[in-house]
Amino acid sequence: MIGSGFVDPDATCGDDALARIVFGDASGRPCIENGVPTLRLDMRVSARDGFAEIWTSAGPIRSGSINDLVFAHNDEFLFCAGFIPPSDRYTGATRQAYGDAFALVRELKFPKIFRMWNFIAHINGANREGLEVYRDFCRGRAIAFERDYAHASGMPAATGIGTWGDGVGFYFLACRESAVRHIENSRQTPAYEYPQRYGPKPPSFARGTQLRDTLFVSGTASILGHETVHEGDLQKQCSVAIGNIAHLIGAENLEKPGLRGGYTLRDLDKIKVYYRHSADLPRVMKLAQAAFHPDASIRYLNVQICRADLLVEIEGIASHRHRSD
Ligand code: 3EB
Repeated sequence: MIGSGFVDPDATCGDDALARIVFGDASGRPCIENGVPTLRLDMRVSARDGFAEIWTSAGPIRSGSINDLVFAHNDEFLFCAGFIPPSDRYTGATRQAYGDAFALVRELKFPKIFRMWNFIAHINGANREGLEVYRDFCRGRAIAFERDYAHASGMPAATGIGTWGDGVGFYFLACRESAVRHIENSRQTPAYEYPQRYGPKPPSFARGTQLRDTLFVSGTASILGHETVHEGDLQKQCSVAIGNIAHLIGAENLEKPGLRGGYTLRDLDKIKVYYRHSADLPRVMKLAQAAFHPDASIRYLNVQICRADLLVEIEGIASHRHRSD
């Protein structure tokens, strides 16, 4: 199986480490450090508040790099990270980087991507043509998915969010098995079906991806159907985002794709709460702590969010670990 945790940014990795993502105050291309693929993201968090997300899986691990991608895998799971240099147009480079990533998963025979993250600098800024950077990125990503990714596999759970660094840092996890299910939320339009008013090509991701007993929850915001709701109201946006997660992972929503049981908010862990305005932190913390299990790991990151009217976005991982209490 595969697991993750939030640790001290300079904690040493064990030999079961597949990857390390350092959420701190520096960014750059991913590299291999002591055999472990490492991606540094500038999230404007001080040394004291910074953390590293570590992915682990048992069994002999091999790491390497190709085409500006760094990767590590054992027999079951592949981690891969990449970087798109800063530019005033992202469509082509994103298509290329994602195309390279899809070629790698085919080559190494990990065809099922089950979770992706994208950290996009100046996400609400404009590119050379006046198109929003996020929309420019989405266009390249969508073309890569259309042309270079096995159609039947579907699009995985993802996060697309701001960063204070340069360019686009991205990372993803893939596996070999077919028991991967991408899940939509009946309260939200599938992102890949958003109308054109949100950009020339829609975002390419599923609301969640189930792998065995674990449900990876995509970045989730105050969006109902395809529309942002409660512009300017932090508390209501938090409540809709959290309500969207509760609905996504609940028994009723999972019944449609034929998954039984479901989860509650108390089953959510490894939570990241992204919030737009630094002054909102105390309120965001209070709202998140009230909603999630007291033992859940939660990290708060102050960055821009892909729609200018969104104040908060939340992701996490649901499993039955907390079921007994
Ligand atoms: C949304 O629901 C909010 O572009 O990969 C959430 C998760 C969002 C992933 C992505 C964007 C992405 O549209 C934004």
